[in-house]
Amino acid sequence: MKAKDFIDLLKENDIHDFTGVPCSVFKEVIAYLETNEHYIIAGNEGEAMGIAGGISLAGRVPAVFMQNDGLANALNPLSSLQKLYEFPTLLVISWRGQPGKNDAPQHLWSGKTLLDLLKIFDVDVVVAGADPDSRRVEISDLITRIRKENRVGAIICKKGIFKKEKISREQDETLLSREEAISVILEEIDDTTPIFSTTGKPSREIYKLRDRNNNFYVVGSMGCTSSIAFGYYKKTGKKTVVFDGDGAVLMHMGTLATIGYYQPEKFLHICLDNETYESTGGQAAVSSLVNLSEAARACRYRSVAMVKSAADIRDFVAQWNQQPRLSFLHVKVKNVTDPELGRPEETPVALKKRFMNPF
Ligand SMILES: Cc1ncc(C[n+]2csc(CCOP(=O)(O)OP(=O)(O)O)c2C)c(N)n1
Repeated sequence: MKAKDFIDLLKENDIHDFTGVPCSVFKEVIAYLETNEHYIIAGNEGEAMGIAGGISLAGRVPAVFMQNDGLANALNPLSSLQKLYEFPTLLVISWRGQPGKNDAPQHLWSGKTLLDLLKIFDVDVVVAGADPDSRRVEISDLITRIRKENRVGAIICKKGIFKKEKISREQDETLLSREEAISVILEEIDDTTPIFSTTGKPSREIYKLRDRNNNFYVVGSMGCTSSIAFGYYKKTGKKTVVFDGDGAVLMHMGTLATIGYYQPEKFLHICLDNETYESTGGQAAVSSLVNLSEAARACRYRSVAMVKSAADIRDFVAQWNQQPRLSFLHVKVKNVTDPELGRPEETPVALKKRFMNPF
């Protein structure tokens, strides 16, 4: 199905308000919404449910897009907002890790439990696969029912449901790519410093550029990398480096405040900011207008800089090596990636064991 046809189908059913967090399964749909409709970019799936609740209070029926990994972030408002107040709401949820299909390990548990979880939460479901056109009637019936009975319904989107379309976005070609920026930083980090890296392609690029035992790749739990690193630092006091993405920082922005409050001294938090969710198709993030390094400064990070060049990156990390203190390196990068980028070959449990006994 084409992205436009899917949105037209929702509009025919009087749904005109869209919010959510991206997934690569519906990258064409979000790209279409960004340019053609009212789409509100939410920081995380729980926040998207909050925005949807407000839209409901204004008398409309919203659609909330999310990856099934993000459904857990949405469960608190789903139960104590949408269900509690009986707000008719449509969820559009991707199905990564569908049983029987090959997918990355971080999706397997949420893929396996998706339908059961929705059943427990009394959500009506239509599963749409390769031929979603054949589900038109069921989707329309679902929306009619949620509106009439004030219920929550979900369209589950299997991988490959939307027709591939070319998506092009403007960007500053003078910036480094994320991979180039990572490569410069890695050259400055010594072998004994543990590295924590965020969900999506940043971890895959670090794996490609400099895999080592004391790298911890946070392949799932988007937005938790800096809190994992902070917990580790609190127990070990080791010089610690975090590679984060702007989307991931935004997803749990409260972590900046927690870290700033506790002031881990030898902690370098790097945000590779391409102003998008590059790993899931380059959808716009609010970091194009909201300055994350100023947020870190307000949260009491001691040394903060926003940089764009390899030389500035090198200087900042060299300075941190000499005088490690709570620091935030905000690197503006391009929204591009190597299409052939691989994934860690080891299982997550093997990577964990390796990290815990690196030498
Ligand atoms: C809770 C949750 N929501 C959504 C996703 C899907 N997802 C994986 S990576 C990613 C984009 C990450 O963006 P950012 O942190 O800015 O890094 P970038 O890929 O742009 O370098 C998203 C949305 C996820 N894994 N988990």
